[in-house]
Amino acid sequence: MVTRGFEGRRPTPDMALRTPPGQALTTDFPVLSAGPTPTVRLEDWSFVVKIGPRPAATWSWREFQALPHSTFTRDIHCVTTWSKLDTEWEGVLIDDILAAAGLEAPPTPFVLAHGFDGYSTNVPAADLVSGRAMVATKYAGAPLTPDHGGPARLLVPHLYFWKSAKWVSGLQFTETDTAGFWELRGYHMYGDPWREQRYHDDP
Ligand SMILES: Nc1nc2c(c(=O)[nH]1)N[C@H]1C(S)=C(S)[C@@H](COP(=O)(O)O)O[C@H]1N2
Ligand SMILES: [Mo]
Repeated sequence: MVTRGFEGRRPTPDMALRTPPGQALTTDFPVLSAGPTPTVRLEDWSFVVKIGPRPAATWSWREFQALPHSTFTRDIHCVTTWSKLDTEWEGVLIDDILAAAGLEAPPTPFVLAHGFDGYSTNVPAADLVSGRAMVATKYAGAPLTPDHGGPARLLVPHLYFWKSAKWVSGLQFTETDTAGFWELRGYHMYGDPWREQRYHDDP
C-alpha cells in the first residue's frame, strides 16, 4: 500500500483557512538554527525569570518538572514559508511560571527570551500570558529532541516560529521592546504570520 503526505494533495478548505498568506503546509518538521545545537544536560539546566537585570525566580530541571504541566495542540508558522498544523506540545504555561515566581501579572510590558546558545528574541509580555505560550519540554508525546530545542523551548505558536526560542534558559522582563538575534538582523519586532510581518519594515 502506498501512502503519501498531503503535500501532493489539495488541502481541505479547513487546512487552507489555517494557512497564513505566503505559507505552504508541510508534514515534516524542518530544523532551523542559527548555529550548532548546544548540549544542555539536565543536571546543568536551569530556568530563570528576570525583571530587568534582577533574577526573580530560578528553577532546576527537577523543580521545573514539579510545576503544573499543560498540553497544547497548535499550528506553527516559520518565516521561511513552511507551516505545520496540529503540532502537539507539553510543558509549563508562562501563566504558571509567573504564578510560581509569585508574579500575579507580567511586571513589565516586554520580554526578551534567552537561549543557552546565546540566542534571544523579543515578545510583548501580553503575548506570553492568558494561555497563549509555554515552555515546552515534550513534542508529540516524547521529550523534546536537542535539534528542536530540548530540553526545553519557548513556544509562542501565534507568532512566526523564530520567536519560539529553542534551548530556552530564561525570560527577561524589560520596560522597552528590545530587539533579539533575528530582530537585530532585519526581522520584524512582532512577527504576526497573519499580517505577514516578516521583515523589519513590514507594517
Ligand atoms: N535558541 C535558538 N532558538 C531558535 C533558533 C536558534 O537559532 N536558536 N532559531 C529560530 C528559528 S529562525 C526557527 S524557524 C525555529 C525553528 O525551530 P525548529 O528547528 O524546531 O523547527 O527556532 C527558532 N528558535
Ligand atoms: Mo525561522
